[in-house]
Amino acid sequence: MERNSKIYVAGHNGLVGSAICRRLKSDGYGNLITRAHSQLDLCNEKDVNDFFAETKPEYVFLAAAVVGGIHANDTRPVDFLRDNLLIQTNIIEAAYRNGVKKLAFLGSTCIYPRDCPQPIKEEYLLTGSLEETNQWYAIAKIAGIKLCQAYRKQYGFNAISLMPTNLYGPGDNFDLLSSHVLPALIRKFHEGKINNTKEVVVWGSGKPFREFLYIDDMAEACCFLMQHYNDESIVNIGTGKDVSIRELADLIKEIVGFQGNIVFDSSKPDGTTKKVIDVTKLNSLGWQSKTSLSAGIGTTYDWYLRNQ
Ligand code: GFB
Repeated sequence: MERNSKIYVAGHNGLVGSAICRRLKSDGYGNLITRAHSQLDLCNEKDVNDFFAETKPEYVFLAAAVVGGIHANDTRPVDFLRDNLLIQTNIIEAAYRNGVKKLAFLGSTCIYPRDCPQPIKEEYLLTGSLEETNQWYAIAKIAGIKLCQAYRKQYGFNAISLMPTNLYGPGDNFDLLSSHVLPALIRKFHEGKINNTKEVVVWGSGKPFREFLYIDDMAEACCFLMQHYNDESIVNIGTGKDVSIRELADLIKEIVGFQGNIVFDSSKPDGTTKKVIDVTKLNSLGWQSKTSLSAGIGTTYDWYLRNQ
């Protein structure tokens, strides 16, 4: 990827896409191509191919997807399965057909079996049953991995597949129903603080463990792998460290400055018990995450205060 390469970032308004654009711009890549959802329906095969034929990008970051937390995944299976299959299939086909040099497909660590050994290695993919709450998204992303591998096998198309852990940071979704846990708790504790409420409700038991990667670290890893990684096998992107939801809630409560109590609502699903990923492959390629969870939460809270 050269400084003047034409780079299409699909999903540039989302958490990952916006961070990748920030990173590319700060690294001097000025020739970025982006289209808002209102300008280009990625579920429409003809529109997507016409867009690629017109713009002829050389590199593609496929960060466009229907995403959300455990509640959104569990209650919108069609959106998470059908729309993600359409989006990725249209973009990968159009990229190949229109001479794109390299495409980075972004998946998620929810593709791994619910009960596989921890930390999760890339080779554990498809060795067991999926977590029910996000099986729809997981199947779509597994299909995307396989599609990238199929285009490489049949046509020699250089598509790589990157599997990030739970992501958070500036530009996150803070809607209390569709968001992931970390932004949801920032908002809940903040609103509890300004309204001086007695308690904040945290979903589930607080016992599950999750790993969290700060979004600007994720964007740096994506650009690093676009430059240096050219293999068909998937690569985990994460910190390799996890915390329980209870520990996360205590940390966010302290950073936000909420004085009340935490209450756990066991009527809400816990999802998978633990999904910390093995980052040996990523580290051996030469990349390591930098931002600590407390520093990342602090920066995210600052962003929330300025933008919500
Ligand atoms: O982040 P989250 O929604 O998704 O939930 P997953 C993580 C854990 O946080 C679950 C608990 O155990 C939730 O019960 N939790 C506690 C909360 N309070 C809250 C809250 O207020 N909001 C939310 N959302 N959770 C996602 C997948 O699974 O992992 C995505 O659904 C994606 O598709 C992502 O793959 C990486 O971590 O369980």
